[in-house]
Amino acid sequence: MPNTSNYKLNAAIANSKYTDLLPYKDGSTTNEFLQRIVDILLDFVKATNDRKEKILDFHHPEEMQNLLDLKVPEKGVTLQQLVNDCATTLKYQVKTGHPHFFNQLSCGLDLVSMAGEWLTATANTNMFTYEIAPVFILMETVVMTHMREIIGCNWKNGDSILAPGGSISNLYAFLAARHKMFPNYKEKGIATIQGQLVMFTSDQSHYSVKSCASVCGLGTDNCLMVPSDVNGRMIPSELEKLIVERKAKGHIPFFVCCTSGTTVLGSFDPINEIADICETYGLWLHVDAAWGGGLLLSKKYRHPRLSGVERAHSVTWNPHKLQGALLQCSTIHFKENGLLLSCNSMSADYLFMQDKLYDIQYDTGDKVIQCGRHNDIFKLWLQWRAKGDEGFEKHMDRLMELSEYMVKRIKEQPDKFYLIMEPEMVNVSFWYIPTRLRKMPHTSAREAELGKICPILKARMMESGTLMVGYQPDDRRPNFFRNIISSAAVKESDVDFLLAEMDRLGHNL
Ligand code: HLD
Repeated sequence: MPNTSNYKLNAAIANSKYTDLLPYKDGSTTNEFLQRIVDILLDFVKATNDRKEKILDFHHPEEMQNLLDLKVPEKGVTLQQLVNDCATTLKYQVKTGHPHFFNQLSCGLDLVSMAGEWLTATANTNMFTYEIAPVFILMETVVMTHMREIIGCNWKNGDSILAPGGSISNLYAFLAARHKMFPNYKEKGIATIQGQLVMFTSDQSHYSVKSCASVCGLGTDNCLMVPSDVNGRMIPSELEKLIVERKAKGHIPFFVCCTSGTTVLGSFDPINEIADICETYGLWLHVDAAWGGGLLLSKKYRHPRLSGVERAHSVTWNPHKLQGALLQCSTIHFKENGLLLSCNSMSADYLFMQDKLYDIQYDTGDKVIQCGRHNDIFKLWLQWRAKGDEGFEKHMDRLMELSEYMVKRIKEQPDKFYLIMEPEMVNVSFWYIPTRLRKMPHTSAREAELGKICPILKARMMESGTLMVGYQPDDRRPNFFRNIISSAAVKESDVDFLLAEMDRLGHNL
């Protein structure tokens, strides 16, 4: 990145203030100011894609506070100061689109989607009514219908909404499921449910599913964590056992969450077997494909991972993860139309008047528990226009191919790396083995040592600024690395770099 003082406004306006911009004043100051901001953004895009640039310039919070002037002033600063503030902000921002950033499920910087986000920011509208967002609302209808058709041919006439994150998408599924079973809950509340509601999800599922039980009054003890197998997939017979046990206690099982792409291991629960159980006991089946949903776009990888998804009642699918749409972009889909509205509608008559000039089914705001909704559709629509289904399919296949390459390279270096399992997705779980542990047999004692290495090696990555890979423990093992390839920027040579850089930074641990 160029020096933060490189972005000079024309000397004549350097001391100008916000009152010299539109709407206060006409003239060239607005252009000049916004051009400098765009220069900063373009330089950040360039730096993000430059392998010689660091991913981050790490400082501890106390130190970072001293590097920045964050105070909110009594009297406003100059436009030049605002330009400098923007440059400084990006100087210390982690470049999540850098080809050596493998840290999160959402990596990469898709430029078409980014252009969409710029436009969205400029249009600055709320997504609750057609009257203030006509084009965006229609785009949402088209893209959501297309996504439902991809889920299954019997989904076309269902309903969908963009939500602020996968966790809230899962909450929408929970609310609709409860509403379907207890339509009076909305008006009469908890007293309508004569018994203890219980829900089921795998012990590998996202924590937001358990959070539904807490937020919605079940209590987390009534979100049953179904054991998973060694590959991280829910064991259907264990699910059935728990359902039967709870029914015997007089409880009311009503909701099963099946995860398609678990956060840590990237595992896929067997949807068809779980759907059979849901049908037997009359339970709502939700598929949390926030992470794995992108693979619905790939003929090669969709099956067997997502086979049976069309049997679900609801599906969470986050384009901001595998598909690389800009943060955030999360969708929730329902096979049955009308549920979202009847469950969540409050008919606020200052927004959702029934006697409007146009067809009010396009006032989507009354389907959600939020009021204001950010415009998350334009960046996805524009990206889908650019890529087409074909481009997304190629992107999915490429990410999977690169992950397979990484697994191959790990297996070729068994002295330095230990692959924990064959991945189903782009999550590659492994340990790095420093020189002193290379001759040691692989026992739980060695695993404990390898686990201790992870935070130290991660700290070295962040301090050197050259690499970011996540780590965590799970129920079966101490800390291990979880590498994610979900960025179009990554190439085979970046995977080679990643493994070599871990060895460079960690061999003497
Ligand atoms: O819940 C998670 C969501 C995301 C994301 O949207 O990028 C967990 C993670 O990422 C993660 O990287 O573990």
